[in-house]
Amino acid sequence: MQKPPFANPDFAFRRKNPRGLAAEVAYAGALSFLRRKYSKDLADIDLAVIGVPFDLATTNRSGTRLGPRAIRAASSMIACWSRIYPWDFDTFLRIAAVDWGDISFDFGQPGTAPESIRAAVAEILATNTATLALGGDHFITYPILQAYAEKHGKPLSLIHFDAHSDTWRDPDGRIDHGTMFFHAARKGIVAPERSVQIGLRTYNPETHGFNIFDAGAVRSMGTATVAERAREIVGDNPCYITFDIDCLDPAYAPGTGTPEPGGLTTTEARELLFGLRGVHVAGMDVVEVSPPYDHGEITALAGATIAFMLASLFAERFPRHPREDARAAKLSEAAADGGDPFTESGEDT
Ligand SMILES: [Mn+2]
Repeated sequence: MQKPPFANPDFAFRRKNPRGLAAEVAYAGALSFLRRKYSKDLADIDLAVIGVPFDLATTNRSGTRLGPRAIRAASSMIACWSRIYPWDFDTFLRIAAVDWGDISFDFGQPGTAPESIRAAVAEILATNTATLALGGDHFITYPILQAYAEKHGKPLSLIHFDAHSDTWRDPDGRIDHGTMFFHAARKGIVAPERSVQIGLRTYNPETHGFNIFDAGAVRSMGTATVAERAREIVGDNPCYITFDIDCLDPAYAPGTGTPEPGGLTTTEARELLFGLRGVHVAGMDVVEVSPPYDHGEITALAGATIAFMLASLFAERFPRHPREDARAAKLSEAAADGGDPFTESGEDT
């Protein structure tokens, strides 16, 4: 007898293959990001999804410590798709990916959190696995970038989506989600002249040399042109993409700590991300999703979708996987027969 669809749940624990689809019902089962397996074993793993539930650096509303959990939950709705529109390949066939779980730190000693985050990411990068971090407030990007700059031995390009510049000057050692990129530029962790900030709409007289396409520029120039210019500026330098969800208009991402009206639509964000194909993505994050301020999981789903797109950008430079062709043939065969491609249930090994 044919097995019913979705007969083998809980791939977060049970899946064996770090590649491929694992379709289970969206509303139930053990959660992990896109149903990847929870694993600390990074042998032959290209990408580790990490949660960084830190929200002690916020200037206004907190709550992003619950972001990783909410993004994982929202991701279950899109986890049964092997590719994200409009990519033409199966992201998780190209790359082997796991959910590494959350970075732990002592909330009672917040001053030690940055070093805990840097050290955990450095340990992951040492296995030649890249990270896709789910925040947490935006400060987490700073210790992550430190680990990446050490790994690559040179300043990275930053592609920074945000309503805010996060380049305000402040003394060394402060833990503030509005100043990290001032320090990152000053300390040679990122190269501002080869970096871009997209979607800004708050005043800051100092650019520190970053190339800025503010929210108005995205609207007037169009997403294709902004993405093209960003690719030219970054060139072939390894880049880190950080997506502060407040880059989106509060209508599209209400669940965040420092919302700023007049932002990007989710559609514009998707077009921009797809338009960045070809940049050398070293690492990436989605930050500032604050579930207590969310409505109808709008923000968490936007975060999960953007994270899937970031993983797809990262996967671009990996070779085509032979099973991609087999899968395409199988799906079109099912379509031609009037069959249901979802009878391809369970783990796709
Ligand atoms: Mn921001």
